[in-house]
Amino acid sequence: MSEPMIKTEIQGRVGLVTLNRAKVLNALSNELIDEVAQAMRDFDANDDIGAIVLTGSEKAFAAGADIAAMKDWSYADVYKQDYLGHNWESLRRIRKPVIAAVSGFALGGGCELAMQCDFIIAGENAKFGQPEIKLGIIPGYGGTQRLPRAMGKAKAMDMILTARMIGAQEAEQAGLVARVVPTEKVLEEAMAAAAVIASMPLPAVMMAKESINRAYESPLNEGLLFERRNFHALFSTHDQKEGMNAFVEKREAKFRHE
Ligand code: CO8
Repeated sequence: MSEPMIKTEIQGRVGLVTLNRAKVLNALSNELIDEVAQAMRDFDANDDIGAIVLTGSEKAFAAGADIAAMKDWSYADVYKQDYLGHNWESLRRIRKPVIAAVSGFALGGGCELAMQCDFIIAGENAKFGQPEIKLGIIPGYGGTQRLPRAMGKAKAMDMILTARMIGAQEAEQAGLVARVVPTEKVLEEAMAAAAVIASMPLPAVMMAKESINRAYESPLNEGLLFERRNFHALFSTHDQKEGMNAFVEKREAKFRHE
């Protein structure tokens, strides 16, 4: 059997997925994404896990799709296999929060994979870019859609049309990244943030994620209604009763994540 391309680990209520193809800067092959998707689905289905972290190596979160693997593909090849559909697309359906802990290069599909996560914590050495144009292609895993939503049209056009890479500070100022921390601290910071999230009432966490994502997919009216219905629904959960009673009784809440 071939070496696994990822490593997984559980720390407390946090599931960690580490991309493990350091020799090729975590180039994203179909096989690697199959493994990531399977690991994420397992964590998503595990009641003892409340949040997930996805990370790479210090030199590269991921340097993009595997250029060597795809260089000779034809239109029929990519169309028939629905390249970037299937398991790539299935990462969107992970319902628990996923934090990308990004050090080094996050290029092409690597930048898109980071954006597919719920938020990005970046090390100071992180470099984000969509260099596909130099290969005669365009971003195909959400880059042309998520980058303008994250940082506005001007910056997205600049990055995608010129292939210019941006550093962690610029990415944070532009709104692509939630936090920038010293490179050696990026995983620690992401795990700590995930642990905080995982300690929160899980139904509220999941409905918050679902509602925020709805903001991208619906007009304001629909989004507000969706949020309000989720808000109403949370009054049926144990953790809402516990959280509010604990506050009133001035004690620590004991959440059951239900
Ligand atoms: N695919 C395959 N192999 C790669 C990739 C990649 N994307 N990136 C790096 N490698 C390999 C190199 O070939 C090299 O292998 P070897 O040691 O066998 O020669 C090894 O990783 C180390 O790379 P470098 O020697 O080039 O390392 P440097 O530090 O000199 O340079 C760079 C680092 C700048 C990151 C450079 O490797 C680079 O430019 N990589 C390609 C970046 C790129 O163009 N990415 C976009 C790919 S296209 C894409 O992502 C399509 C998006 C569509 C959606 C995809 C969903 C995932």
